[in-house]
Amino acid sequence: MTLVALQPQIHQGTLNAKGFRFAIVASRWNDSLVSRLVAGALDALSELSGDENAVEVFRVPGSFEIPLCALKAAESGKFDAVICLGVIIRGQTPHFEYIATEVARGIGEAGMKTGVPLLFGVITAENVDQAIDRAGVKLGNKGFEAATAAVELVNLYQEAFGEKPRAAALA
Ligand code: DLZ
Repeated sequence: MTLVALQPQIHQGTLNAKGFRFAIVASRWNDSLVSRLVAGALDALSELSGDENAVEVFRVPGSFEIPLCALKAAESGKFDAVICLGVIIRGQTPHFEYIATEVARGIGEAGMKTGVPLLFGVITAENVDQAIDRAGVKLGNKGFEAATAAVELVNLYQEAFGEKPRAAALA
């Protein structure tokens, strides 16, 4: 018996933000750190050739409020990806697990419901120092990472399935 070497077609999104639209949903709680994440996300979209008016930022009070706003942004059909940014610190919230779990679940559900990629750029840290480490410069910045992942995904979905992700929300 001869073994046939399989040659799968591999799909992988390119890193080019041109022509796509992005929402950033960011909490104001721990604003000094979240602002760094927002700046990191904007840096990434700019470096990846994002269009000048292609990004809208929505600020919500805390991370707990991110999922609903992200769902509304995704459902609007205006955005190809929604980048969710927040900082939840265990020491600051006795119900850390509850908030972190709900935020992750809500963001995941919104993506599944709308077909629009939602990116989880929410830092869940044991303490402020750990949060600072993840809100650093470029590759150490969760906002930069989430935005880069958003660009990869929108290209993957367009290249592999033939439509801009924002069209999926209106289908
Ligand atoms: C209340 C609260 C606490 C204690 N800690 C955090 C946190 O570390 N990070 C964060 O993003 N939000 C926190 N919040 C606010 C909640 O997310 C939410 O905004 C409020 O409970 C109002 O619903």
